Amino acid sequence: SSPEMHSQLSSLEKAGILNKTKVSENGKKVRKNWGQSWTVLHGGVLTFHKDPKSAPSSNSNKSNQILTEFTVDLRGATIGLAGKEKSSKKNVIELKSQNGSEYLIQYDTESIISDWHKVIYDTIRQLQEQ
Ligand code: I3S
Repeated sequence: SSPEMHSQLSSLEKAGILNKTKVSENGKKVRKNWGQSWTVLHGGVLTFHKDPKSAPSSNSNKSNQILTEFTVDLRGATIGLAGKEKSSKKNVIELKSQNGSEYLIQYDTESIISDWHKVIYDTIRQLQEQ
């Protein structure tokens, strides 16, 4: 990949709080477990961090650490708005990775979801050109 492609991808960065759940793994449906995540897009990879509130409180040393919950390689991924059959929540995006994992991403504020949709979509397209 050319240096121009690299610089275009490195401009596709974003971070913020989203609600998310995994819905399938390796093509197999898994039970939803909605939770808030500090979410970071960097280098064509989307990382969902664990909600610190869900960390074991007994482990006070580690409870302030930001731990990864899932990473999604956006190369070969697809994104779309989720239909009503996927969730009763509003503003839901579905994201499918090339390796057969599927996630729902949601936030009540529509502009937040449309900004994430755009940057993830642009990243997927950028990765296809490399
Ligand atoms: O697609 P589902 O199974 O209706 O998803 C709901 C469930 O995951 C539910 O938890 P239980 O597995 O304990 O029933 C969650 O509380 C709901 O939030 C899920 O549906 P939504 O429509 O919120 O994605």
